Amino acid sequence: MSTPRVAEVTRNTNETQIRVLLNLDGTGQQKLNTGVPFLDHMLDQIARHGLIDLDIEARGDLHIDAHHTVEDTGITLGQAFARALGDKKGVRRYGHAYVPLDEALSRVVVDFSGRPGLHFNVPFTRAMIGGFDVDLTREFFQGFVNHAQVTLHIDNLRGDNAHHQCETVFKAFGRALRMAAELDPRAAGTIPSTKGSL
Ligand SMILES: [Mn+2]
Repeated sequence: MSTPRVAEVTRNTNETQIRVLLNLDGTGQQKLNTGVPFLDHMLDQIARHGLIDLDIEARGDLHIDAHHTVEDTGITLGQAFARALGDKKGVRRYGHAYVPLDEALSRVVVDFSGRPGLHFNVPFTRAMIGGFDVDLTREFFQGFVNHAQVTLHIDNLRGDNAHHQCETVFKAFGRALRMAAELDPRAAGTIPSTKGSL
């Protein structure tokens, strides 16, 4: 790999100011400060299990609620991801993972298709995880998908504890991204599509 697969994106609106620094070929180092502790905990899973270095700083209108901050962090992460991935030459393109955490089990499948598509099936067993509204989980992934331009299938297959349900989703997401973004030595720098572009 000659070109480092890194990106830095700054996104400012009246609701949020977010900066994402990302290294796709990292070791899972992270510096996370979104002001939403549970989101930091979930982003940490992406870094650790995706072996993606993540440095994310967000300031949002948390006096309203965490909605804009969580959604816009997903958007900015998606933009950074797309930029770091570049023309997708030599990547595996598809990635999937099953991740359990005690009684919870989730499956995430990703395709760097160039088209946004989210299929999200997570029957959370409660509405809040501490102070975190579980509805924001889908908002995060919708933001990511729209801007990373990927197809993403997320299924929580079982689980009783909502913290476990959510954490297995983020861990599997990290694992799936890692697999799909990995460079396939046999692909020899070609684009994994019969169209010739993704
Ligand atoms: Mn946890």
